Amino acid sequence: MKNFLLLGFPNSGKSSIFNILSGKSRKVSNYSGISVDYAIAELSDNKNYSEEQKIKIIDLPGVYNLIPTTLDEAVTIGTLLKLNENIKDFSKVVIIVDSSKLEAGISLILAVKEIINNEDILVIVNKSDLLSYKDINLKKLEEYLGLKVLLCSTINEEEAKKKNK
Ligand SMILES: Nc1nc2c(ncn2[C@@H]2O[C@H](COP(=O)(O)OP(=O)(O)OP(=O)(O)O)[C@@H](O)[C@H]2O)c(=O)[nH]1
Ligand SMILES: [Mg+2]
Repeated sequence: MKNFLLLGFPNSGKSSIFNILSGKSRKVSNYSGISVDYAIAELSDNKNYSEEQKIKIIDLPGVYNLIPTTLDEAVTIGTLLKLNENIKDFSKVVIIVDSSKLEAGISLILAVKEIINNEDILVIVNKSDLLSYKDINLKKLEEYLGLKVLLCSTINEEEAKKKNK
C-alpha cells in the first residue's frame, strides 16, 4: 500500500478531495485552518487494485509555506520531512492549489520541489469552476514547474452556479 500526502494552502480543498476519494466526511468549511490534524483513509477504489497498487491518502492541515508557525502547520511539515512516527514514508505529494490563488500557490510548489523529487509530486489546480478555460494554460504551467498538473473541481455545475453567484 502506498501513501499519498494531500498538501496545500488552507481552504484550497484538500479535505473536500479527501472525502470524495475515500467516502469519508471530514469537516470542510470556507474558513482557513479547518483541519488541525492529519487524517488517513484508503481510496474507495482500492478494492479494484492489487495490494501494491492500493493507495492510502493522508489529508494534512493547510500550510502557506514550509516554515511552521503553529502546531498544525508543524504536523504537515513534519510529515513532509518524514519526521511523523505514524507516517514514516510516502510515494507522492499531491499539492492542491486553489485556481483563484494560483500565483501564491506556486511559491509553495517551488518550496516542495526543493526537497521532493519532481516525479513524486503531482499538482492539482482545484476549484476549476472559478476559472474560464482561457484563464489557465496547463501545458505552460507544467513546463514552467516541470511537474504534472491536473485541473479539478469537487463540485458539479449546479453547485458551482449556486456557490459562485
Ligand atoms: N468553488 C469551489 N469550492 C470548493 C471546491 N472544493 C472545495 N471547495 C470549497 O472550499 C472550501 C474549503 O474546502 P476544504 O476542503 O475544507 O479545504 P482544506 O484545504 O481542507 O482547508 P484546511 O483544512 O483549512 O486546510 C469549502 O468551502 C469547500 O466547499 C471546488 O472545486 N470549487
Ligand atoms: Mg482540511
